[in-house]
Amino acid sequence: KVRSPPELLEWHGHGTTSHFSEIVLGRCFTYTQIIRPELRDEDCQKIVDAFKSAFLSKNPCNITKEDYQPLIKLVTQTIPCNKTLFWSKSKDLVHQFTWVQREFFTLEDTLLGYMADDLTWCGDPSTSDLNYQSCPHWRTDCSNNPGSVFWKVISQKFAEAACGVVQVMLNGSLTEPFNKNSTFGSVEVFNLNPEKVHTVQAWVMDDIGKVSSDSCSGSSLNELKSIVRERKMAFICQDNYRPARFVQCV
Ligand code: 2NF
Repeated sequence: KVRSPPELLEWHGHGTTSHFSEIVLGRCFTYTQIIRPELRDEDCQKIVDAFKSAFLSKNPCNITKEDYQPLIKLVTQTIPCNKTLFWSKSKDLVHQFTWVQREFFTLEDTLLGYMADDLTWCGDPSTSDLNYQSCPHWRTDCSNNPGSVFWKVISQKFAEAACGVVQVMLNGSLTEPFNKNSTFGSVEVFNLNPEKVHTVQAWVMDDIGKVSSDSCSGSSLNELKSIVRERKMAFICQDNYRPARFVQCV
């Protein structure tokens, strides 16, 4: 019986998603030709090549923000003011919401977020291939892996570019709807530019069927309010924002 070479099973996370290159290229075309045709002149092959160059032939525990700079520079997408929607622990609901309320943009409604959502990718210093066997798990192996660094870089860019009122959808069924260790709590809030963003509005959504909790007055949301006010922006909080309640499933 032939065993896989041990060096290919070195990490604890899933390997690169099968057909990764084809999926990201296909998603790029779907996004730029069909979903947002105003981006129809973007060069998807060039974008996918820059994406792969960021991590191919590199140690997948030593990926840096700089590795993704050529990709970031290649894609210029502006989000209209008042339409940026951050989220934390509410991924399904937030995307059901933007599917209906098409004017709002989560990170996954931007080209780069759309291309990468739910995929895994990594390379290996000894080959120019993708590693389909295993990739570093962000908790158990290392935090500077291709996926974590990618999401951190594009989350930071997304937050820096926001203007007007920004929204964040949080999960009111958790004891800590606002978690300062999450990407929203550690990257996004701190990269909002108070010169451009005047208000942060939180929509705290409870699971359907559970008793509606008054999360906006709890200590977790108070912590977010303090951070936002400290950074000279106004803070508004709404429990179970009605337009999002309508798209919530049981
Ligand atoms: O996968 C994504 N689409 C993604 C990943 C990380 C961050 C999106 N983001 C952006 C979104 F645009 C949101 O505004 O950050 C915000 C959500 O991140 P969060 O950390 O505040 O919220 P969670 O629900 O806790 O996490 C979202 C997803 O990211 C994974 C986590 O397992 C979940 O699938 N995740 C969180 N931190 C890391 C990390 N350091 C991570 N995956 C890899 N490395």
